[in-house]
Amino acid sequence: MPILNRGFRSRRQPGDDRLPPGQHLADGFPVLTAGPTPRVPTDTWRFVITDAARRRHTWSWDELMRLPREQITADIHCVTKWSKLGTRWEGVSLDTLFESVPAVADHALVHTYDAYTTNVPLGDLLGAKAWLAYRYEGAELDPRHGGPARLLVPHLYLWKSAKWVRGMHLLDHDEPGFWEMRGYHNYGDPWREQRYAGD
Ligand SMILES: Nc1nc2c(c(=O)[nH]1)N[C@H]1C(S)=C(S)[C@@H](COP(=O)(O)O)O[C@H]1N2
Ligand SMILES: [Mo]
Repeated sequence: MPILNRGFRSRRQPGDDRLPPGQHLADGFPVLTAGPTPRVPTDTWRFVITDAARRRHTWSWDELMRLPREQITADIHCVTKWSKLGTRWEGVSLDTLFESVPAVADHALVHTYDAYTTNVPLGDLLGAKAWLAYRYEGAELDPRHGGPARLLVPHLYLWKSAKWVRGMHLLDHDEPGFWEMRGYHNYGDPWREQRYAGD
């Protein structure tokens, strides 16, 4: 189908080799939240990993700030078809947090300060693939985008990057999160266009 191919190609945009199928470049930074924006003061903020042996590993905001921080440049892709290329974040690698978590399991169910959850295989959170991000483009992360801290898992669709993140449970079985229970794909790889269950 050479004519179809040519027509498709002529609508392509610069940077397209970094745009997964069906995505276009966003203007600005859209806000997508299922409910109201929670206000989470850093003095009461905690991040808790409940490990496979049901032990809790807790970080306060001050403890998080003392951990080694990384600068992250990442392309992000929303299931509603917008992408942003080269976004710049600062935060702590999940690898750093997991250095002190002995009892790991294959699955993580991520919890937040609103009523949101999302499931991510633990393997997708380790190996320099995921961060607890608290700065965006040189400034504190805006509350609408998940401040004080959000999960950043840029290789999966952005609904996996839980805003106002509060912790995660490590599980020996998979449990779907908020959108995964409502028809979104369980894994969400933008390059395989895994938007909805069955994709
Ligand atoms: N806690 C929480 N995290 C969330 C959401 C939410 O409603 N609550 N929405 C998700 C969805 S569907 C998307 S597309 C992205 C949007 O991130 P943004 O608002 O910073 O663009 O956040 C994800 N993380
Ligand atoms: Mo979304």
